[in-house]
Amino acid sequence: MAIRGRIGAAVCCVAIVLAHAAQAAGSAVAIEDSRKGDGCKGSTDPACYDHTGNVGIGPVQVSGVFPDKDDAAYQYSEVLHTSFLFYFQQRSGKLPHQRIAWRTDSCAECKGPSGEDLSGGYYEAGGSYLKFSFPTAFTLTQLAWGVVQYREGYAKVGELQEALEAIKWGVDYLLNCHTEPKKFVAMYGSSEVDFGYFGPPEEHLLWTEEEREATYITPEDPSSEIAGEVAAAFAATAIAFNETDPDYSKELIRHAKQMLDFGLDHPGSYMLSKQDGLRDHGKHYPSSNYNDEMAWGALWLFKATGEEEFLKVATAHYDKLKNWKADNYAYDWDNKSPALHVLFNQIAPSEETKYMENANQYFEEYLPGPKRTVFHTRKGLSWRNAWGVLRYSANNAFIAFVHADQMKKQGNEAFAAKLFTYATSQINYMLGDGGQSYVIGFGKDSPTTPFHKWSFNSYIDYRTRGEEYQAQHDDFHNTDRPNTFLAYGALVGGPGAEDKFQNSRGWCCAAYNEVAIDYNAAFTGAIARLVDFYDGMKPFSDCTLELGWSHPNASLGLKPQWPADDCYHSCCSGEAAAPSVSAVPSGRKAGAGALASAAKEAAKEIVRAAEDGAGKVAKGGKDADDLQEGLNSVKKGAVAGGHGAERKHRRNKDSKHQRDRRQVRLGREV
Ligand SMILES: *[C@@H]1O[C@H](CO)[C@@H](O)[C@H](O)[C@H]1NC(C)=O
Ligand SMILES: *[C@H]1O[C@@H](CO)[C@H](O)[C@@H](O)[C@@H]1NC(C)=O
Repeated sequence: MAIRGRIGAAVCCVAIVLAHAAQAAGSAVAIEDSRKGDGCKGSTDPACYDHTGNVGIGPVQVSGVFPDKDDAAYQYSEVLHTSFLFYFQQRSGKLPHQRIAWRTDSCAECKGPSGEDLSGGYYEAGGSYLKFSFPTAFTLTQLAWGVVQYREGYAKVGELQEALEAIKWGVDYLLNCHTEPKKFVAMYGSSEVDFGYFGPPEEHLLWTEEEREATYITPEDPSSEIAGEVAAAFAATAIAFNETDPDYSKELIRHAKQMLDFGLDHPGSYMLSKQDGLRDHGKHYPSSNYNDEMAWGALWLFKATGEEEFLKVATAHYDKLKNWKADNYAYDWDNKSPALHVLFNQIAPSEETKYMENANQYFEEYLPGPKRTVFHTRKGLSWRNAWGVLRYSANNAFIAFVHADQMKKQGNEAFAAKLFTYATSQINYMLGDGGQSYVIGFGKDSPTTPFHKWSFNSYIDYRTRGEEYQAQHDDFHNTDRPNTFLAYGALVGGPGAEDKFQNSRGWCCAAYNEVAIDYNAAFTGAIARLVDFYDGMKPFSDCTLELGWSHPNASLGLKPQWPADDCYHSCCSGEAAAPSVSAVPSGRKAGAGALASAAKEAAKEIVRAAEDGAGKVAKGGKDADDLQEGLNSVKKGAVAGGHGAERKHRRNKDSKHQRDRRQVRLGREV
């Protein structure tokens, strides 16, 4: 899979900047003129557009007045609800209940070399089951920031408990990764394995035959960006949980301080590591520098504790960010600078005006007006990067909302309204204003063939199970059969620079049609702001969603029996009022008995389904509790049936080397 980071953009932009050095100055540049080089004349290839130096072409309507509160363009609460549903279906580990028919436990036995439990957390995107700690930590910092900032928005429509659970699911994984004060699992899994596997997470080990590898950062092989971001995730989460779980909050602060120290005492970047796992991490999520994460981790710790030393660390690192263009390119998992201006200004508005000035300058590059530098499409979307463009716009919208609220407090109501209406326009583009919805399962013409492996090949409907690599590859990439299940709530990469979307799972289109945990993170917080702002937002429930239970292979016996008053998961009787937060924990959980038997039932079901699917295979699944055995028999049958070589899902032949290394690590003979 290609790069999710900015390297693609960086490469393209260097070329663009060179080609356009002469015309980079000047004001309005027509779209034709902003294309680079010979091959680009008349081309609609997004890489052909100059999105660094030109002036936006698209009209963006902003207003100096806040909109009417009863004038919401969309039912944002539905988007908020399904965004958390997206996170639920990205979960790794032993699930608390089977909310969705097509997902069950996976990686439940995953352990690191020191026995640490690495089963939980989130699978990074639609194309793999990897756990890259850097974007994972960013995702969690951002999800927690949403709650810290707009708690009432979540509570208003009964989503606060889900938000906290979603954050905890990921943060608990990061806590498990933190095995010693200065030792942390930075990468879990290998792209070489995962990118060649098309099946569901539930069957990962069975078909790849590859235990995931854990790679650590240590004082000898450090990463200040990971240490800083993880510290930020812990500290932000500590604030979010302080009210409901102060002990958890304290534990998080302790870990956050250790991670920050780790980053300070051993400055370094994983981009320089020679370890395979960290090189893999750097290939797919390349980091540009770590001063921003060190400032970020320290600033969140200051916000959480009020201890001055953290403010000093934050300021010292902030002051090292001197390359305006590079550092303010965009707010994303790699680059925190734009968010630092906003957060600093919010924490210390009166002491230093530079934070506000920097934040304002950053946003003026997006807003209509003489200072705008950022490319906008004809329909008004800020267009930063072909790979996952909407994530950049959503991230930007979130910090624009936060800054708008702060500017209003500081008395600049007109600028606040401009930021607010601008941010709203970007979010509304994603929900339908751009001509279609880019959120799966929501609104008009939403994507039907997202680059998401397990809503296509689920454990209850995996049509190419046991087939050759090529057959699986072609079925996934080269057919336009819609994904079997809706990966509700996922924000896809988005359109090209011409506002056109390619609804395809092909390799052409992963940049546009993949989904990822970092895409939805700030997006969720921005949606919560809109829920908070507008009247008429109603609590939303799973009850009207198609979660796979009508599929013939789904087992209704596994469906949790939600209590009658649970309006979050089922159609509760009476009016669907927002459950009060304190009432939620007990009310939301399915009966313990139902849960306990769910796992066993799941195993049975898979075996049954697997036998059906592979066609009268050996009776290995007789002991229905043994999922592994049942599926193994399917596999044997498939192999015996001449369906393919043993390692048919693997592209890369040098995996034996990898296996041997693992055996050595585990102390076994090769
Ligand atoms: C938690 O709340 C207590 C009491 O209000 C406060 O003293 C403490 O600083 C808070 N901690 C965090 C991490 O927000
Ligand atoms: C059950 O669903 C059918 C389609 O409805 C598929 O063809 C089967 O392969 C599937 N069974 C399994 C075990 O995935």
